[in-house]
Amino acid sequence: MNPVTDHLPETAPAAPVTDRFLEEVDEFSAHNYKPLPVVLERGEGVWVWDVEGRRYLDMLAAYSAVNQGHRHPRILEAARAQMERITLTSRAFHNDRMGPFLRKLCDLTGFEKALPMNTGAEAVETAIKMVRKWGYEVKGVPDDQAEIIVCCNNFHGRTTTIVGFSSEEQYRRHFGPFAPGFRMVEYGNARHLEEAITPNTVGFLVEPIQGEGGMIVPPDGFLARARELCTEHRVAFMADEIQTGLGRTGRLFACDWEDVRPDVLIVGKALGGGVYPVSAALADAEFMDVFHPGDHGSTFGGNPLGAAVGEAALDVLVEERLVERSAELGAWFREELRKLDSPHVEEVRGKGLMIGVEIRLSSGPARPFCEALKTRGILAKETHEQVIRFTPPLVIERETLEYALEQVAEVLAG
Ligand code: IF1
Repeated sequence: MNPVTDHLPETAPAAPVTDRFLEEVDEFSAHNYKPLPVVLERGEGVWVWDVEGRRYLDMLAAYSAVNQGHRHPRILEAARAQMERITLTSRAFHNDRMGPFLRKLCDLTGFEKALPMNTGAEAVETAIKMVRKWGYEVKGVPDDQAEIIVCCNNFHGRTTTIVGFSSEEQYRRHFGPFAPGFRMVEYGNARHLEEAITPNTVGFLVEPIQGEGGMIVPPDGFLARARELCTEHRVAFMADEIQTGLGRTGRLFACDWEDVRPDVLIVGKALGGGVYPVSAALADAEFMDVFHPGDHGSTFGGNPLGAAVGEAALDVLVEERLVERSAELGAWFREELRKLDSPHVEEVRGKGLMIGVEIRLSSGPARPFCEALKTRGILAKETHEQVIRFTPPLVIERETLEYALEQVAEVLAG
């Protein structure tokens, strides 16, 4: 007996085109994901269409990489115009788009400098290398003794260095051996953090809200206390805002909720406007100037196409007031979800339009609820076993969110 799916038709509606695509990826792709059985072929704003012509509301937004909505016209136009000029130079030469993009990014975030990369993990690795080198050359930590403190239940990417400090067994198993120099503390526990700091600590790497970890919001004041401790002990506060940043939580950055200015700001996902991978690590000169020519880089980092897209992504974020929309619509949606008072829901949590609905263990895992939502035209994804993530594009209209709420209410009904 499954209260969520029992009322669904015995067999899923015929999907011949979908099945052909699923068979193809089953044959040719590594099986490193378990996607919902839907094959998307078109996206527009908050809507996506599958190969059967069915329309869905995208309530995941590619894990918060599509804050501006699918194929935003201004971002597409910026990409098209740049494609008519030049798309990739490598950093062996300059290009005329990287400088203006980094200026805009630094002006918006209030940091002196930025190092452009492509994926979030690359920006996290960049931050780790920067802070370690700063530790040796500026703070005076003995060579190869640098320590970075991370949090239990963290998610910062999938490279072997990063999964080496993950607490998730599946992300680590049989991928070792791992890089040393990381200590783990309980997320949200400032006393634990203080106890973990040693003279060799160079950085504290933290997500202001843990996304993959289950949409975990730390206790009020944790980020501010961590900031104080980092200042007191000359430890770089490294904020991974790859998922929480750029309006997702109802402020420009989630650190803004506690007026915390990190020493290193790590951004990605929506910086690429849902069109192109663009990420960056930002810091003031004290940290960034440890990099000298040849120390670090990447083939695509700072490329003119990504820079043009990144500029447009930031323009849309600011000019369409996506931060304010996230705050306002998110507060309303979270409250409405709570008011459903569903017998299946343990907790509704999050900030802005970064929302997690934790399903009670007695109601089984979150996945069947996501599958039921899919039959009602809503695409959402579970994280781990028990939490449904709701992270729609920040361009979503109120009436569209009301439509989503109706479907969610049906699926979460008793
Ligand atoms: C997957 C998770 C989300 C991130 C934070 C760095 C990165 C991510 C806070 C790395 C990336 C993605 C990766 C993707 C699924 C998705 C995800 F479930 F994995 F954890 F969003 F919660 N910091 N998150 O969330 O950025 O290198 O991917 O560009 O790996 O399954 P990336």
